[in-house]
Amino acid sequence: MKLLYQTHSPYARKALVFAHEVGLANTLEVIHQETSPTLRNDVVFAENPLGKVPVLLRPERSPIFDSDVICAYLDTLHGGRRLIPEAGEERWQALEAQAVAQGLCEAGIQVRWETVRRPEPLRYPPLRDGYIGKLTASYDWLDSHLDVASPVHVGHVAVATALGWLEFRGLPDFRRGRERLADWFDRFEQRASMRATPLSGDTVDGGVRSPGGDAPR
Ligand SMILES: N[C@@H](CCC(=O)N[C@@H](CS)C(=O)NCC(=O)O)C(=O)O
Repeated sequence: MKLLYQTHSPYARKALVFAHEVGLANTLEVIHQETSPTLRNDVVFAENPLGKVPVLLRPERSPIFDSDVICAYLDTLHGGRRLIPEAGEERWQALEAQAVAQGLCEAGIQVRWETVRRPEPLRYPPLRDGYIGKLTASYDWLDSHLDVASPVHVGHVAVATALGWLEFRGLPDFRRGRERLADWFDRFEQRASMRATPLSGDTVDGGVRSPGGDAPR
């Protein structure tokens, strides 16, 4: 299988970390793709009408996206303990943590649009502040709600890859005053799956170029 990936995407990393955790990473050929809503990538659009990574390409079968669905699919391909619990409160806890992680990434991306990605005259500070409010409220929620002692599940993978990316991009800090969350994250980051998938690279946007040079990166 091929994974359309991006070395600086938290969602793509989530799918790849999940693959490592369930022992399937060696079945994937990882192919880097740059994506941005302002710079169309036809290779990605050919497989996903949303033009986003990650996308999992399967031989003789239709592509699978997004990261939630890729993880759910990979979870059906291995013989070990399911990382998406099949029933009970564990299931809802794992899926809810995953949902918060998805929201963290979305909010972080929006903050970046309103701070570095959008040309300065088009930025809207109240929107930036609203998304920062979602980040900090979600950090607080995770600090008190994340089931840090239970066996690794998809929610852990999603939260760790989201927090890793937020830190990588210098977005609002999640550590100060949230020791439980920070300690858990520091431990999770030591896992082989996380160490095998470091983030790197800049976002490549298109759109209007400033007279002085490139579009914001
Ligand atoms: N819900 C999707 C989000 C994927 C996503 O937003 N990927 C970003 C990279 S971090 C992307 O490809 N963005 C391009 C765009 O928004 O056009 C998932 O979980 O996979």
